[in-house]
Amino acid sequence: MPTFPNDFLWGAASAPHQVEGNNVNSDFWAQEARMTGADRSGDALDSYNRYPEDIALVAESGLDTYRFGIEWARIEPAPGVFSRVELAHYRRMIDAALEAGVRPFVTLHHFTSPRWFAEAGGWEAPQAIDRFRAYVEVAASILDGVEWVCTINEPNILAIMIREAEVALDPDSGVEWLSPTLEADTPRPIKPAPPVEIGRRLIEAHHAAREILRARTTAKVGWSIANRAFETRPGAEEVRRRLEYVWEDLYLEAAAEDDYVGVQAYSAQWVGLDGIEPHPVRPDNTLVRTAYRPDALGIAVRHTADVLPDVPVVVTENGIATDDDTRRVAYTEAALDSLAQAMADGVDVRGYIHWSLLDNYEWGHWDPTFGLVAVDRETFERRPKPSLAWLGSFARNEREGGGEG
Ligand code: IFM
Repeated sequence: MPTFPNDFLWGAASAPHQVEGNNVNSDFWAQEARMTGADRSGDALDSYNRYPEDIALVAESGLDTYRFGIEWARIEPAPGVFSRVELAHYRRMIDAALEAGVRPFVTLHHFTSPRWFAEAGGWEAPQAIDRFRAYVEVAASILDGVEWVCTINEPNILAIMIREAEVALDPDSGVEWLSPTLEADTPRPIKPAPPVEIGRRLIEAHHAAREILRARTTAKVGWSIANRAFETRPGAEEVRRRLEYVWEDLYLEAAAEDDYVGVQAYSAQWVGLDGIEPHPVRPDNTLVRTAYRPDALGIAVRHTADVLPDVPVVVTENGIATDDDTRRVAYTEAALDSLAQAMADGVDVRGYIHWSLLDNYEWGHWDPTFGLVAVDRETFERRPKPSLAWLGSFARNEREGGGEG
C-alpha cells in the first residue's frame, strides 16, 4: 500500500571528497597526510571521471534524485582564482543528471574547504564569510535547472571535525584521528559538543549563501543538519535540552527562513543526568559502532518539525554502515516505516535520500561501508548490491501508486 506522495524525492547521495579522488587542493587531503590513524583518500572511487556511471546507476535503479557536491577546493584553487574548467566539469555533471532524468540535488560545501582557506584561519578567520560568499556567487552561475541546493552539509559535525583535526594534527597531543562520524571501539567519553563559535560563523555563511542563491537562482535553498535523535532518561529533560541546543537546535533555528531543512539521521542516543551516553558495545552495533536504531529517522524528523514547524523536511541522508546488505535493506525498510509514521502524524517530509550511493571514504577510514553499490578500489568497477534494486523498486512503486502529491 503506497504511503509516500507521488512527487516525493527518492535518491542516493555522495560527497566530492569521499568519492572523486585526488582532491589535492583541499584541506582534508593535506590533513590526511599528516594525521596518524587516517587512511588516505587517494584516487577514492574516481567519481571525478566516472560520474556518468554513478548517475546511470541511480537512474537505472528507479531512484530519481542524486545528491552530490561541487568542490570549492577545485573551483577556487587559489584565493580569487576560479577555474572555468572545473565549473564546466560540474555543469556537465548537472547536465548528465538532468539528461538521465535524475534530479540533481547539489551541495556546495561538504566538510572540505580549499587548503588556502584553512591555512588562512579557516572558518574562524575574519574574511571567511566574504571568501565563502565569493565562491557561492561563482557557483551560482552553474546552477541553472537545479531545484534543490544545500549550502553546507552538517555544519554541526563540521564544527567538531575542525577542532578534532587540530588535536590530531598537533604532534604533542598523541591523539590518533577518529572521524567524528565514528564512535570509538571502546566506550570513552563522548566527543565535545560542536564549538558554538564555529557554529555561529557557519550560520553566517549559510545565510550569506542563501541570499546569493535566492537572488541568482530559482533553487530551493537549505542546509542539512546531523540529528542525533536524542532520547531522555528520567529526570534528564533539562540536560537534554541544553545539549540538544548546542548539538542541533542552534543550527535548526538558523534554518527558520529556509525553503527546506535537510535531516540526516543514522542512530539514536540516550541522554542521562551526566550527559550523552556512549553507545554500549553490542554485537549488533553498526560498523561505525553506533546502535542499530532505524527508528532514529522518525525521531529526528519529529524533533526537527518541533523546532521548525513551518519548514518542509527533506531526509538528505540516512543509512547504515554494514557489510551485510540484507541488514541494510532491513534497516532502510524500518527507517522508512518510522518516517511514514511521522508523516502520518503530520510532519511535512518531501523526500528521502539514502547515504550512500557508493562504499566511499569515511573521513579517514575506508572500513565502514554505507553504499548501495560496492566499488573495486583497484579497477573502480561498480558492483550494485541488492539494496540498490530494492530501494529503487520501492521508490518506483511509491511513485507510480503514491498518494496525492
Ligand atoms: O559519510 C558521512 C557524510 O559525509 C556526512 N554524514 C554522515 C555520513 C556517514 O557517517
